[in-house]
Amino acid sequence: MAIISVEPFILHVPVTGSSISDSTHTLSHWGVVGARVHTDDGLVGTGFTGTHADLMGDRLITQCIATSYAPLLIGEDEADITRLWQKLARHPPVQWIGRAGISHIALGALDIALWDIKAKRAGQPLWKLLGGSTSDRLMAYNTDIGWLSIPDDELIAGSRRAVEEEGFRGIKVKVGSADMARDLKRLAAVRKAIGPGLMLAIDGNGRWDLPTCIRFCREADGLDIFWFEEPLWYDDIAGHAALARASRIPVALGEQLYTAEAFSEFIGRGAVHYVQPDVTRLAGITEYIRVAEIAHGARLPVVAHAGDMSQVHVHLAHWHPASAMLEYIPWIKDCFEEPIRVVDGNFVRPSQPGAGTSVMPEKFAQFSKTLG
Ligand code: 0YR
Ligand code: MG
Repeated sequence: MAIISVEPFILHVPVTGSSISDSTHTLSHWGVVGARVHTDDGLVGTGFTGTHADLMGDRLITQCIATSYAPLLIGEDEADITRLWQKLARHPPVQWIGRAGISHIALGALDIALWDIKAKRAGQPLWKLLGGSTSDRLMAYNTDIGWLSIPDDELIAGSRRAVEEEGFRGIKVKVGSADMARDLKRLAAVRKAIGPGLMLAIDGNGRWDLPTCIRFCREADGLDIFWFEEPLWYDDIAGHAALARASRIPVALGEQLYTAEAFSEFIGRGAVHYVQPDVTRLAGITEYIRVAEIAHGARLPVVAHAGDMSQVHVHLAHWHPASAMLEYIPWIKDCFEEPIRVVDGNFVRPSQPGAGTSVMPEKFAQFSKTLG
């Protein structure tokens, strides 16, 4: 069959509350930016990336899809995903200006759309098409209770609610404040509220430097921190390797890495313990699989970052044997025909054919932005 059209879209979906912050970003909406790919026999695949809903930036992505990539896809057999990935990724004028960044993200959205079509044509959810599920349970951990912008009393109440009422066995709390003592105080209060044993991870979103992180980890000893995510600047391999040696808290990272090669470097140099690829920043499922295999080869756990708010990753994580658990952020789930769902702290395995990316028509109408 053949691809007959590529239809870009931009959706801006509100976050929980009016806005959230981590150490680096403040946002009111999550951007769902990508394309629907149509075949000549009437199938439609949807793929998207996740953004902080900056319309100008989102339009750069849809421009890249519409003007650089769509002409390369029209008339092609949509089943040839590896060949098409290579064709787009190695298209000389695009490769020249961006083996990372906007063009790489745009490629990811299209790759996901092609996998969505493949799974729909097979009549199977993606995890089944890829080779079946390797785990009975996929633990969800909740990030949405732990933003830096949440006041202390709400943070403590929300953490307690997540574990006591909603069944989560893991939560993640943001750190990276200008005042390190504030973060330590909040973490101690959360640990006290949820009790010992439950998974409590932290995420610095690349804000602090190495000495600050070393000092912080020393002070946080005794709180049983499960991992320290993005403690340092995203590309700093030597710094993360040094922290991994200096601290007893495992290092997690990967949400800002664009390529399989970058993951290889971090893994090879002992700079990461929990590997966190994201299909929406990597160039899609095709490249995610490479990363998961590299991590698996090093016997490291994979915990995908929810740039897709886990709609696609729930399939990949149920399938790939290196998957340890998965991030839960509920902002966009209600846009989809089959939203991610957590029961007793575990993600429910999807059952609908496809990659979990089909957006309901009324949500398109509700959240669409003009492409400009
Ligand atoms: C908000 N998850 C993250 C959000 C989140 C970011 O800036 O995009 O905190 O992606 O780090 O682990
Ligand atoms: Mg993170």
